[in-house]
Formats: sequence, structure tokens, C-alpha cells
Amino acid sequence: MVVVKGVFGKTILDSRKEKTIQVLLKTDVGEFSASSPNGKSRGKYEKEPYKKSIDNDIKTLRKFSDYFSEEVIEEFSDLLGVEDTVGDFVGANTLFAFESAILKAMSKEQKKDIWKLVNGEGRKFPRLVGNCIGGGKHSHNEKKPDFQEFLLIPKEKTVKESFELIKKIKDNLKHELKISDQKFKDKKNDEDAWETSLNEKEVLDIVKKLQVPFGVDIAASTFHKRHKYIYENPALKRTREEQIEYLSSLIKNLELFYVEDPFEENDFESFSKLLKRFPNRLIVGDDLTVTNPERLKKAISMKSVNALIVKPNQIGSLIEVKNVCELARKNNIKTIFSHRSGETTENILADLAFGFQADFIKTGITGKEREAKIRRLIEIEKNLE
Ligand code: 2PG
Ligand code: MG
Repeated sequence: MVVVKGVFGKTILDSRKEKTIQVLLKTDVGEFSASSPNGKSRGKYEKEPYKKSIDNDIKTLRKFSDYFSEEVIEEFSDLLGVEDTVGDFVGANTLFAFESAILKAMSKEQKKDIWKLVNGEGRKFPRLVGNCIGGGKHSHNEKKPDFQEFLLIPKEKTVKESFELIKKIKDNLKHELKISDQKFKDKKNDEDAWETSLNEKEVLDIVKKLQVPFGVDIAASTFHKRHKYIYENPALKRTREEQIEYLSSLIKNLELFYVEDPFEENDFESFSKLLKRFPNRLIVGDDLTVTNPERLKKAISMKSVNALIVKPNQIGSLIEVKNVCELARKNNIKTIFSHRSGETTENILADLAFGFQADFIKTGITGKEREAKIRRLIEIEKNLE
């Protein structure tokens, strides 16, 4: 068992150079720290990252520090006690970092990898989902695709081989973009994906030739205004019906295998229409479902999705992450554990994805923050050989 001696928070900078929280836990088996990432295309229904502000959460942790000293943690479900105590007083980023630090302490004390604390039975590795070209809110060039992410989803035998393949492809894409995009500047966006002035159709035409399964995160809420999807490249507005028809034609003609957030975050119905047309593709909820069991229940009852993004800091509580994964599994919904656009080098996402036996893990492809997660997954793979 781990005995907590104190808990503190401090700010660190994420990959976008924005402030995020790091939690430091003092215990009888040593000191442990963990940090949370920051989203930019955040879902409206996500829990707030901080209660009032990051500084306020840090103060709150300090206040609770005495209270937590002598708290005894023995197993994963003991996180519930922590959530009952502090859950209402801090935001999701703070809670997630706190719980991650607790898992690290338990891992040390029990001499077990973190994934084993979640579920020691797991043997299936998640498939990588890697952002290679980006647009939308994550890119800062003037003309860009309206879709946020173009994702490679390799299916090699091992995580290591998949990683090597998508790294190579992403590197080659630079030459391809230089040829097809007159304005290409060799620049990368928030998630270290290539920035381009091409539109989504032009990008998909390139990605289609790569001979690896692929998909998109449309992040449609980010360009939905007053009942219309406002495309800028080229400038045109689509109603929800037009959006369904447009996406259907892309899915059919370009063999899209994975489509995340094709509609805005309130439109469970259009998701369900698209899934009905394409039951064999992955229709993925992110802003729609925000890692929240209640939102997932609604998506299940309306048959809106067959796959779900799991971002622990959308909800904060790892007990809820567990609930959402169990609910998804029972209903045959695939899970995709995911990074955020503003990341740290924290790698616990890999252990959580493997422990919860996620079907996919979305982490980006390059950059130390993204690679930290993939490298940890490769390490788990190697240790199990
Ligand atoms: C998404 C994420 C991560 P953000 O929309 O899936 O790629 O973006 O972290 O900005 O919400
Ligand atoms: Mg998304």
C-alpha cells in the first residue's frame, strides 16, 4: 500500500508553450509527478480543465495536502476516494494529473507496470492513429484545409513496425507537398503535422496514394456557425444535409476508413445517419461524446457512433474513463485513446490505452511529446515478447 504524505501543483509549459499543470505527490515510497495536456479544439461538453483557474487549483491542492496526508491507496478503485474528496474542487486537468501521479506511486510500490494496475490481462496492442497533415484550429497558415487532421492508421504486425512506417511516410510527404502545394513552407502545426495550403480534397488525394489505411478528424464543431458548416478553402457554406452528402461522397470515393467528429457536437442525429450509410467505417465521437458515460449512452441509444475518442482530461476521473471504456466494450464500440494538441512528455497515456485494451491510440507521429507515448507503448510491447 501507498501512504500519501502530501500533494502539490505547479505550472509547466506544454508543447504550444502554454501553461499546464504538473502535480507532485509525496508518499512513503518516494515522490512522483505527472502532468496533463491542453486541448484547443475543446468540446463544449468537456469538464473544465481547472475549477476557476490553474493558480486556483494549485492553491486548492495545497489546502487539501494535509487532508490527504495518511491517505492509503491500495488499488485502482481507491481513486474513487480521492475523487469523492477533491473532485468537486478542482478541474479535470488537475484531477487527471493527480490520479496519474497516484498510479505512478502504486506502480513503484507494487513493482508492477501502470497498465497492470488497470488490467493485467491485456495482450492486444492498440493500432496507431498518427496525424500527418493538419488544418483547422491546429494550423496557423492563412490558407489551409478546413479539416483538422489527416490521420495514418497503419496495420503492421507490431507497434514498432507501424511507428517506423508512418514516420517514413510522413517524411516523404514533405516532398510530395513541395510538388503539389506551391505555398508549402516546410512548417509543422501544433501537433507536429505538416501545414499546407491545399484543401481537404487535395490532401486526401495525396494520402490515398500512400497505401496505408487513413482517416480524418474533421472537428466539425470548430467551423459550424449559425446552422451551417462554413468552409474557407474554398469558401462555401454547407447545411447539415449538404454536409452529410459531401462526407458520404468523400468516404465512398476516397476509401476513408475513419471519420472523427463529422458533425457539430450537438448533432447526434446526423452522426447516426452517416453511420447507417457506412456501418463498416469508423464513425468516431470526440467533441460529441467527450469521454463522458452519459453522452456515450445517448450516442449508443441513437446509434450515432461505432468508435469513441477517450481523452482522460476531458473528464478528469480515471474511474469515469474506466466506466466509459466498459460501456463502449459492452456495446461493441471501438475505443481510441488520444493525446491533446498541447502535449507534455508525460507517457501514461500508453499504459492507460494498453491497460484498458483500447483498439487505437492517437498520438501524432513526431515531436518529443508525441513520441514519448509511442515509445512507451513499444517498450511495453518489447517487455512482453
Ligand atoms: C482532437 C484533439 C487532438 P484538441 O480534436 O482530437 O488531436 O485536439 O486537443 O485541440 O482538442
Ligand atoms: Mg478530435
